[in-house]
Amino acid sequence: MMPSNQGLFPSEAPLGERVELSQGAVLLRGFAASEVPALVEAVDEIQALAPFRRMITPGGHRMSVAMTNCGEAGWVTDRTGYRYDSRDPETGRPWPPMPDLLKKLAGRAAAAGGFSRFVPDVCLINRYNPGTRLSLHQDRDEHDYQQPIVSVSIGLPAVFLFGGGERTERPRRIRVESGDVAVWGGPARLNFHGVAPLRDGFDPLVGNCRINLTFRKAL
Ligand code: MD6
Ligand code: FE
Repeated sequence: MMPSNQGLFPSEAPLGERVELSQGAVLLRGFAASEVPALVEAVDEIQALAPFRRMITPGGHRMSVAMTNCGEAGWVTDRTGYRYDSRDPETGRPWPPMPDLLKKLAGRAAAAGGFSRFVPDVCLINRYNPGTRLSLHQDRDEHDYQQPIVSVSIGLPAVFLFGGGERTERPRRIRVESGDVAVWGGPARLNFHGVAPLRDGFDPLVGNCRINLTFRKAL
């Protein structure tokens, strides 16, 4: 019989494990694990230029997730709607450039997930504090749905909610940990997804939060 993972702590899940979430969506466990310290440094530099902020949805609610961006544009929301903007509305300046380390990691992860030649132009950076959640949504503000999305988890573990093409489909719940990378595209590109309320905890590198990097080819 195959040895089961029972009795292991979740962080002892074998590195390099691939979890198929659905056709076109895969979780690459530990794919970015060795790069997490460098990613945290990169995020620190970005947030010094473009601070995390909680944006307002078109419906008038303040998001519980704090966001910033790097790259040629950034995902923003305000009372007028969602969009990609080449400037940070808070500072009026262009978003910080995407560090090469991030761009290359995203390209390698996409290839490992079955999408070759992915070159992201935008990286949305989400910060979750305990209690923070992201409700079920589709990512549909990008021009080309042929392009996949690469999503890197850093810091505290979270429960990622992964549904289908209809909001009514009950989402699957999957634990994501620091260094895990989700890659998603093709038939899964418009699937509903979200993040369950973050549990309190302490991560040695980032403290009591989770950071998510979402790479897109948006423009
Ligand atoms: C998050 N992620 O994990 C939120 N979207 O913090 C997303 O909304 C997301 O992880 C599209 C593809 C992958 C994702
Ligand atoms: Fe999303």
